[in-house]
Amino acid sequence: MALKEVKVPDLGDFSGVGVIELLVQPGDTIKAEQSLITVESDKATMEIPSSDAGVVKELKVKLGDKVDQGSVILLLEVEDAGQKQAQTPAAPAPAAPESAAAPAPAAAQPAPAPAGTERIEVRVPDIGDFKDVGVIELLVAVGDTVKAEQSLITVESDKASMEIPSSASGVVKELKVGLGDKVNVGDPIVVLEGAAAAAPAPASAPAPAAPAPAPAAASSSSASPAPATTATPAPGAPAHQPGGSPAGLPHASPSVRKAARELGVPLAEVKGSGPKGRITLEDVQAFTRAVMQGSTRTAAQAAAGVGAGSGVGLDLLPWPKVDFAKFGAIEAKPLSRIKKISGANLARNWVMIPHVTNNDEADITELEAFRVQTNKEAEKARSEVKVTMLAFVIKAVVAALKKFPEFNTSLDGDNLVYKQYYHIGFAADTPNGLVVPVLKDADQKGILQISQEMSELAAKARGGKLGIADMQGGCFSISSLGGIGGTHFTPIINAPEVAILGLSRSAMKPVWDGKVFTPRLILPLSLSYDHRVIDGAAAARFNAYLGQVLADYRRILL
Ligand code: CAO
Repeated sequence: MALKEVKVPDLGDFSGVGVIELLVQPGDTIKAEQSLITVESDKATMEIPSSDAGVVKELKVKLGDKVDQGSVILLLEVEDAGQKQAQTPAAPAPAAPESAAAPAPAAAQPAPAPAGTERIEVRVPDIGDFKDVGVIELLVAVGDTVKAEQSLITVESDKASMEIPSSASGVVKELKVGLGDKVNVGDPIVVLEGAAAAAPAPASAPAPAAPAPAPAAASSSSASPAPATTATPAPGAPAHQPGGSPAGLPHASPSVRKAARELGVPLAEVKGSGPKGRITLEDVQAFTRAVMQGSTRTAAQAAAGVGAGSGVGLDLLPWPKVDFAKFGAIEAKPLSRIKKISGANLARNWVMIPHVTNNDEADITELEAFRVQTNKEAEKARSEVKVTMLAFVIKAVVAALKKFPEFNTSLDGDNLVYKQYYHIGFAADTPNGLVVPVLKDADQKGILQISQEMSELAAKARGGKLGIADMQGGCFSISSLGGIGGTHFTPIINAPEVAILGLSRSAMKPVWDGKVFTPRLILPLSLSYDHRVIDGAAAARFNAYLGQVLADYRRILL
């Protein structure tokens, strides 16, 4: 019996990789090749196997440590110490010969292409001693523009997963592999169409693969790829993410990925409880249990508004990828924070709520005359409050909500919640995007107070000063484009509300009074409603009543 140091073997071009899992502990009896620890770089995770069989005496690393080739992992009590060299690093896979580090010739095979461009076949570079590794993720799609060093596919052996980067930049014309394919060095991955001027670079080494991959291209300076840390797609790089997973692959070891695939668990939706949010096998199992029990839904189920386990998904085509620069000059600008948030909300509301829009018109001739008169009087009295049509509509909407209470509700599971307060949201256009401040207790306020508060809220919105409380608690929203133009439009319901009113620009129109056509000021009303809660007839009645109130405001008193 003798003590032997088991060390980190050759990791290829990687150094300072973090220990994220300890797979054995003192006292464990282990076999040669059994995994001892899992380490992770920003591109790959790998399990480091033992060079010998024996009993673990002492662990020399702990979670979070950074290790390099030669770092001692543990002390092992081995049986046949005399016949083995205590200092031999664990190296289950023989290092590939130096020459294997240059798969360049195979990586670039120009094929016929339009003038000014070149077809480049990108192949699997030297991935060490591994054969027939399975393709588990396709990270690009036909039409994507990829940069040199951008990851194309993820492959997995039983010990490691690794991303294979592109040796050249260009547009993906053809995918030569599919999920589940087995690949080897030299196999074609994609055909790219790139600019003729840019000669394809030699194939890059993948992020570290197995415990002892050959240091593919690592020591050859000219052929050396950027290290994995710089191979991450730049922000905005058009990396295709199947399933809409967030940027970056979920952190999980190969064995956990395998288990997730077998269970059909979308790893990107699993919350990791391990170090740095790493997903463990327990996390995957807990996720499966929760879906089976109906206490959680996958994103596909949620987007379809269906219960867990129903099997109904949207199954949409991927978003079209277009290289706009091919057709003319372009400039890409990031979306504002408000646009990103409101966009996600609008998309959810549009997809989950069955919208129907009822269009109607209100004769506001008398009301407009009254509004103009009110503003003239206010001006004379040096009041700063300006009354717009929207204030009158807010008050008229409150009357309609009182008459048709199902419009002042929200769906909450199988319950319909009726609200006994009247907080009205109004869409405000700001330089950074759309926001919806909420005017509280509109039923208890007069037109002047509503006008005053609305202009204060709109000013706050434009100055980016609205607080969360200013935008919460709404019962019903109004989107007024009247100051701008248009005839009718379809406003999107502001969930969890069940209806929204769109106002377009009022215009003088000839109206038949039974004897003659008379010029009347007509305001277009567009009422979108959630058809799960509101019937078409109820919507038509609501809109017609609103029109009657706006045509003769005294009806509010009835
Ligand atoms: N028909 C004709 N003119 C109208 C009108 C209508 N329906 N509604 C308002 N106007 C007039 C006003 O009387 C005012 O005219 P004057 O300057 O001559 O007095 C002018 O249009 C501008 O009104 P306003 O916009 O200042 O005031 P408002 O109360 O009508 O609206 C607010 C306030 C905050 C809702 C509005 O400024 C705004 O941001 N609207 C855009 C909302 C939006 O983007 N909706 C789309 C959501 S979906 O993408």
